[in-house]
Amino acid sequence: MTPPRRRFLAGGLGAAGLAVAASTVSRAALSALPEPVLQERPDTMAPLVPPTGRPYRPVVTLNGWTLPWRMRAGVKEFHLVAEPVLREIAPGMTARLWGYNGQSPGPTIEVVEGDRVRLFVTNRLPEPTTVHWHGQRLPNGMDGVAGLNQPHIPPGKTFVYEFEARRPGSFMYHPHADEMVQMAMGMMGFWVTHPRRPHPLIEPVERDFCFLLIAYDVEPGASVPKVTTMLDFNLWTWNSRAFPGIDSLNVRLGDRVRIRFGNLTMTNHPIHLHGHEFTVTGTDGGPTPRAGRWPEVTTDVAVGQMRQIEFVADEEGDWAFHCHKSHHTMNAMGHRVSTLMGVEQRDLVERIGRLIPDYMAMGQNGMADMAEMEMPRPDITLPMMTGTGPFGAVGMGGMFTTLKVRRDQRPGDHSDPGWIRQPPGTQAFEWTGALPASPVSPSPPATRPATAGASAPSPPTLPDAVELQVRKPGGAHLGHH
Ligand SMILES: [Cu+2]
Repeated sequence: MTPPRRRFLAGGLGAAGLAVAASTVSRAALSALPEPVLQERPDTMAPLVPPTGRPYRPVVTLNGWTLPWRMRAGVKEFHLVAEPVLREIAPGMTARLWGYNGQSPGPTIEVVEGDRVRLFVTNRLPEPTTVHWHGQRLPNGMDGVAGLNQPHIPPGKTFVYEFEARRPGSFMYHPHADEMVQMAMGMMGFWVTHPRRPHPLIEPVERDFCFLLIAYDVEPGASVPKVTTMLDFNLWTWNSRAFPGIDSLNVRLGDRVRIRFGNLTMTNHPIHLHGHEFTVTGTDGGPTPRAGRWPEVTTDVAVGQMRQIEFVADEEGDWAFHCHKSHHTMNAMGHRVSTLMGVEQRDLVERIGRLIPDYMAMGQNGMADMAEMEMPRPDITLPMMTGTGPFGAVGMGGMFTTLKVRRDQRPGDHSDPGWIRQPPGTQAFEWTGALPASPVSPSPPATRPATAGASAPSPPTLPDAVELQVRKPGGAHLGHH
């Protein structure tokens, strides 16, 4: 794990180095902005153990990092730089997004209840922005709604926000200026306020993970999200990563685990964990009273909500952890693909092949074959369903990863232990004995699956009108009826 790179802003603003001993820095330099810290890689970085201020057990930001601060006269000073960034969504696809300090989402900000926090926000975007500190108790003028609470931050300018982190919990930050565009481009970040002292509703945990749910609409072959999309997003990410780009959550058997997530997409996400029950112990409204906690294996997080789930990881294995909307565990899914289950396509493929040499039929027997067989696709688009496990294609994408529970994962070790070895006799296996004679369902009458544009109810083989959407490398679309 490499430390984030420090970057100097032009014009001498970076003169006060975060790591420079105070005795060597002049008064003038000390009054300058904290040097912005930049992250260039999309990996899950080691948790930032607090070097100054009140102690706490830091969170692990999934495929992300925590922003270092400068302590100055008892105030924690952070420097966020809003700017265009390159973000690898998964190996093979890098998107041109907007974010903070080199990545989208921006870095996690971790403070302690009661901390005085000063946040410098430099705007290096081509348009004005602000930052809203979602869920915080703060003075009205620090709430970040452009036009309502403050003037816009023009391009090239730096604004200062300052408030006390009054209550512990999971929060987030995002622009409140042209937010449909700026959030569609990936501008957001996580915020954790740790309790100052033992809290009756906040348990100590061995593992504490956080991430944001973020959706993009990136046309296959393109790298910039469409910013006018309202609902039809096609890339479903956790911290701007899509499976198999999302790291696993690696824990030790018996660890108490907390996972915090916030939803800044435009739809709800039922988040599902295999192999364990959890309770929702908190939201962006604060810790949940004990009387309001019950066991679940799925919890829905609506738009603009946050959830904290907790459980004891007491079952060894590689457990799926994902959004339960099945199209949210797929990548770059076209919206107008017809349902072709049961439709004989051989003749169709041959005829279309004369027109479009690369055409491949899909969906005749379900779409699982998409996980192994890849259509020619633009270089920077992700396959729809992908990922390989120890037993073959996982056939997932988007909001999917694994919780890896291991007896021998060392405390504090967040590295990926690889795939579990199933103990003998504990895995599903093929039945090779005799099968009892069983009645076979009578064949249903030949019906045609609902197909956009198909109307005539006749021939059993080739539908007369099938809508196709064929995407060719280079982004050309060929529509056919
Ligand atoms: Cu979802």
